Amino acid sequence: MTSAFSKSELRQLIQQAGAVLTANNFGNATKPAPSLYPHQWNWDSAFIAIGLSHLNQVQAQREISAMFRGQWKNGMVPHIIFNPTASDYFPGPAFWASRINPAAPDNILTSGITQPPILAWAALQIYYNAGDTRSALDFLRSIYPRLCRYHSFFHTNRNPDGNGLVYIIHPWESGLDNSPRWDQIMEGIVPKEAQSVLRTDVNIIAENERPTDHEYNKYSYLVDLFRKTQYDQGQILQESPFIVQPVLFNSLLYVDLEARERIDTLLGADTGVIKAWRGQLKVAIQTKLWDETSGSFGDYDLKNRRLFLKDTLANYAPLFTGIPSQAVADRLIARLFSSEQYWPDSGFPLTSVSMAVPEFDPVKYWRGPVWINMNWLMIQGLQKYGYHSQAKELTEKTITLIRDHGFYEYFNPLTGAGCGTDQFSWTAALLIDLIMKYLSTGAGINEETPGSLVNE
Ligand code: 2M8
Repeated sequence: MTSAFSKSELRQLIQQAGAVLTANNFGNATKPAPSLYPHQWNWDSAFIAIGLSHLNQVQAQREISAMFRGQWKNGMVPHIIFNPTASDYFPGPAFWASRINPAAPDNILTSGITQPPILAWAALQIYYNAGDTRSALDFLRSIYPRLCRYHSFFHTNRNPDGNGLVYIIHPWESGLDNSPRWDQIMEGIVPKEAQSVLRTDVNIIAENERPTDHEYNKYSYLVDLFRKTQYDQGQILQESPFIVQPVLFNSLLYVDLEARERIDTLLGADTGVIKAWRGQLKVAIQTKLWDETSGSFGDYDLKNRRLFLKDTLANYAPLFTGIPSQAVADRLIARLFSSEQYWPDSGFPLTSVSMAVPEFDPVKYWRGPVWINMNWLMIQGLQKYGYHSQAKELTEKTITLIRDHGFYEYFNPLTGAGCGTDQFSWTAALLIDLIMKYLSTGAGINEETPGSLVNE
């Protein structure tokens, strides 16, 4: 196969991406962006560690260990660990006041919710990419007790039907904050009191690329409700209007449990419990999150007992779990390649919301722009189902998008223009991973091994 890029171009891109990660590093962790996101975020750190694992194994291991330092005593890994030297972010530690729950960690300030679970998956990638396998095994051993509590948190606290499917309590837990997936539920939320929302994001980013004040008001209302319960998981389940079992979150949990099983085996631990849970989760995704009539996956709203099928890229997440049959995957993949849905005729795939959905907006955050983590996940899904040339095409388009438009947080799919913050860490980290995989699958330059590209 031929490559669309020259050797020096790829080397330069990896160097630039590495420089973004170095600039955003603050000790043992990496912030998602220089000023918009000045703390440590949960799934960002997982993506960052995967990218770092190709450049600096020790730093990659530190990133994951730093995230686990914020773990609550009930096993929850928070969505944000606050950097005590940074203050310009709303909502900050005072708004969360998560210490009112005794399970919060003692010397570290964190938010009171979690994020998509991919820390085991990231830790396993570090092991696979490690130059020093022995130290990678030591690393896995060092985080193992925390990894077990991390998974137990979901199983014990977020699995009310006992079918392995877990729920989230806030759009921020989904990672897809203002996605139209949540519109209907969020519209039903009517805050009784005005919220004290002091947004800092719109001082940095154009308003039309961020969530609205109306949305922030509801995000804050939910946090207010959590605070009033002192972050009691049982009470939140009873009282909160937003209790959803999302297909992206559960698909990521599935691959995280798969990684955990592998880690169990590597460390000589028993895999029985995780295997059983993963088996249950597979059935639940196939049945409860699947709609045969429309041929799509969706999110289950536990409060109103209904399946939401809004056509956004997250509905295609089961592709990277390998759970759907080949026939189902073929149907889903055809839509990803449709110029009316996810692959614009000119411009850049994949849109994060189908262009056929009325809410599609090419610049508004999680309501349409291209996100590199989503492309990265879908590339792996395409490969899983034998769509190798399509995976290569999407990889090349994604590399080109970043090369030509910069390390942005998200991109306008119709023009390629960067949106949100520049110097965004997971864009840089996953670009490194994409290039390394692109080369090692033979889709890149034949005479060049991935290792030599990094070390030269
Ligand atoms: C975005 O979310 C945060 C709140 O958690 C925000 O808008 O302030 C999302 O894109 C989320 O997925 C991401 O983890 C976070 C940091 O990059 O930013």
